[in-house]
Amino acid sequence: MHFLKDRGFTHATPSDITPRGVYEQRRQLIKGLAGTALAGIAARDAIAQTSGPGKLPALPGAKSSVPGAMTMEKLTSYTDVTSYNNFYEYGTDKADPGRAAHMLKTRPWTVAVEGEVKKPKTFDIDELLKLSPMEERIYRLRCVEGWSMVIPWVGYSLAELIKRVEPTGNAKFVQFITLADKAQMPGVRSGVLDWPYSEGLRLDEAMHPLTLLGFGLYGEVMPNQNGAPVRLVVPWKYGFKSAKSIVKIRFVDKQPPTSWQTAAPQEYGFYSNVNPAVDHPRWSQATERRIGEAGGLFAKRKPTLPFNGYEAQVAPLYAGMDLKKNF
Ligand SMILES: Nc1nc2c(c(=O)[nH]1)N[C@H]1C(S)=C(S)[C@@H](COP(=O)(O)O)O[C@H]1N2
Ligand SMILES: [Mo]
Repeated sequence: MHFLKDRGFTHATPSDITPRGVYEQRRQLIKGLAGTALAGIAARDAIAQTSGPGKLPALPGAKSSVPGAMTMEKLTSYTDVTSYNNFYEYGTDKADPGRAAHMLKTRPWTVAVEGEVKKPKTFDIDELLKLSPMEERIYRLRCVEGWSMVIPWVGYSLAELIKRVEPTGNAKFVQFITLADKAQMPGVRSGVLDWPYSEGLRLDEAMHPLTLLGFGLYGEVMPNQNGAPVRLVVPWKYGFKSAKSIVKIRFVDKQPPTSWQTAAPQEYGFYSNVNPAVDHPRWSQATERRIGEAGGLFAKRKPTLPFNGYEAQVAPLYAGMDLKKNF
């Protein structure tokens, strides 16, 4: 997705490679633990960890009871989750958001909920934080570029917010519009995408209990580079559907335009369900590279699962649809 408008061929860049020191350390640790009882304990402790690394204010969440919300896979390290990002408002390099997103001011912050709803309302972020109990959900995030992470998010189902604003019978889709402020976001001066970043879901997708309104990760408030103070996490769709730093949620009667579809409609469809059987026009989607795994770029790729492994939960939403046409 780098410099998409130049139609350049996407390939691994140096920023895709785990910094050598980090990689060596990790390799030694894994080698040292492999096959021992400690390896299992280390993995279990990583999953049980709800207290964050202590960099940001705590935002604990109770373990989610939503089916599919708690994968037992090894978590991606906090360092990787916060230093390997796509947030084009801060630049197109994976390291750019981690370096520059300190410029983002997350207070005051409001989210306007409007359009086809009986109770439109502009929520203050601190009101949104208290709207529903916080849950921890461990989701895989799979980027359309072919890498993936496993992240312990904190938030609640977007459905909780949707119920409170009471969509009208005309509400068929939900549009998510994110902040585009040149003063805080240097990338917005570039023409790499049409700003503001905009995404959309069908109403039933938005109402699905797995669709998360995310306020944090690793038991702490959302790091800026991951989309503070509030973002979407839609685990069965490619990462770009999970809009960061949302300022507006609009209920509409027609399928809304989205930033990536507008930029390259032949490459990025509206649905964007993770689908190993539908290749991106420029690369295969059959496998993925788990960020942070020993071996870096040369680690064995994992097969990508239909709907990113959430098929049991979400496939019924698409019954009767041709997902090769509606990619
Ligand atoms: N506002 C905004 N949201 C965005 C993006 C972006 O560039 N701007 N990138 C998307 C893409 S392509 C991915 S893969 C995920 C990455 O989320 P992460 O950095 O928290 O892993 O955010 C998505 N949300
Ligand atoms: Mo992505």
